[in-house]
Amino acid sequence: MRKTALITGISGQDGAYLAKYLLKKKYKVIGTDRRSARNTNWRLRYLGIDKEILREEMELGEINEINRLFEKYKIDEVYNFAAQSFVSTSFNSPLTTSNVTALGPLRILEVIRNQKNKIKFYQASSSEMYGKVIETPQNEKTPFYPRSPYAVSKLYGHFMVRNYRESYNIFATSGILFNHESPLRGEEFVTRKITLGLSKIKKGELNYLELGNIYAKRDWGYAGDYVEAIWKMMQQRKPEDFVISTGKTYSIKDFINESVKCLGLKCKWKGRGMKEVLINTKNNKVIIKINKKFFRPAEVDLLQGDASKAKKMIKWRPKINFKQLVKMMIESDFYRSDIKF
Ligand code: G4F
Repeated sequence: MRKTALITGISGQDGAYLAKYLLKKKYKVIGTDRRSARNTNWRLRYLGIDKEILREEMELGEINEINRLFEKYKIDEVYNFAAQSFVSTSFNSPLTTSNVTALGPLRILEVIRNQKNKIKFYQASSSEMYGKVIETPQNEKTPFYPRSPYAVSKLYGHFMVRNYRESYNIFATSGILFNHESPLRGEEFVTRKITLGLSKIKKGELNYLELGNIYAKRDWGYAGDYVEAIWKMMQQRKPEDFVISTGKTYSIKDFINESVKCLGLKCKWKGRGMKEVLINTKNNKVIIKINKKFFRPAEVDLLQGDASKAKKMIKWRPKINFKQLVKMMIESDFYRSDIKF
């Protein structure tokens, strides 16, 4: 029997990669976006799957809209990626963030609770929930300490999933995914901002790039690898939560240095704090500056995940490492112009 999957946030990076993965497995894929979403097709087009997905509009703020879709289709698996997912924006829009990112999954869980047939539910939890980390590396048992309205909202969703699983015997699972990037990452996230910005600088289309805290460290993996883990979590006999990460951590500065190397630029760092700059030694021009505007009211300084449980139970391992990831993103941004935004 062909399974039907509903993916919320279909036009985002993870929605697109998972849709491709599920289509290969012969799923029927229904993909939803909020009504106001713009430029929603480029990632699906890039992956060559835009015509293979049944597209629907669905506001996660409206439970009636969720109900309508569950009445229209016989759904087997729900993957909830829809969220206000930019940490920085959540400080300016905490209420909107909470309504979608925290209450969104609860609304879907409520609809699933009232269905007769068994529907599996995946919630995109986040390593941001570890925030001001209590221990390193972080695993499924590490206590949480969220540092932004986004992270607090994700934590609410995370515990709701656990509560519905334990109270109503729903197959509901959360993937605590550490940062995962790709050529399809949004330009507002730091990795893509760097690979796109430095590529433009090398081509002479941009003079310099401005960034915030370049000393924060992240455990960066490849989104294409991570959607495989998500699917595997949903095929378990019993629903459980899993950390998905590479186990390695690098600073934003490391990411810049690796990008510069891939582009063949010769550069040197100079100065300290807000005055720190990256200089292109070929022409002595400053190509990276620090700007206060990109700092957050509260920062997450260090994330490093321990995915031993996923390795053991779902036999998942990341295939792409840090250097390969940076190379993939630089090659895409510098050499290819086929991604239309
Ligand atoms: O790329 P970022 O915006 O990602 P962040 O905040 O870690 O969140 C991402 O990963 C989470 C998983 O852990 C997801 F849940 C979440 O939805 C999102 O996908 O920022 C990474 C780091 C931060 O420490 C930030 O302060 O980069 C630092 N940074 C420095 N300059 C910057 C900039 N971030 C952005 N976006 N832009 C800058 O100019």
